[in-house]
Amino acid sequence: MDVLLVVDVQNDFCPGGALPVPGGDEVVPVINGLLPRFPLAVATQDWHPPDHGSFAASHPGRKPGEVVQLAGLEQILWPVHCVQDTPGAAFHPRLEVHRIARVFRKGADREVDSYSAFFDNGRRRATGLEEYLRAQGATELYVCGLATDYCVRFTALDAAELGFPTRVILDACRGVELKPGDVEAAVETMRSKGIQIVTSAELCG
Ligand code: VGL
Ligand code: ZN
Repeated sequence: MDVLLVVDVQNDFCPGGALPVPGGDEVVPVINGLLPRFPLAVATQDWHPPDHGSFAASHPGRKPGEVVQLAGLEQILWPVHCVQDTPGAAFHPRLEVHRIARVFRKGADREVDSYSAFFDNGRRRATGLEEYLRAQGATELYVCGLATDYCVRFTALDAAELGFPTRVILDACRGVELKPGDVEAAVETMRSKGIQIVTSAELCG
């Protein structure tokens, strides 16, 4: 069974949000067009406590974009974003959430970030997504959402590593592109791990 994984289509990742992804809101109509084509759709929400360790504000004297050690891992510092139960953490208002069967939240542990929908960055804890997908009979996974070079990339790489044939719907994704070329590099990394890069037109045509 094909499953659509909608990654972090939240207000803070859209223009006007705390960590805006250029054109982030443009994925919403594309994803809304995809949702009815899938027998099952699952979404993730980045869901941080107010003092999360990925926030520059949690490290006195540090600024967004700088790198620190968190849980023994290199951590890029971000502006405060997707704080639990705030409007910034809510799904984009035009995302057709009634078509989404289940939501998995990640990044709630202040000590470690969680880009992947499956595991935290230290791979210490699973989110339960894999178990859920296997119980539902998921076979192929189609990943879309925000951001191509962070949560989409890590989610797709884990999905492929877990043995799911994985496709990324590129025009239903947008990247942060902290450095020019980050999205292209993410696409190449995903391709090199056997992830297929597809477009919504190929699926909806
Ligand atoms: C994300 C940076 C920080 C993402 C989440 O959803 O790609 N990026 N937290
Ligand atoms: Zn985050």
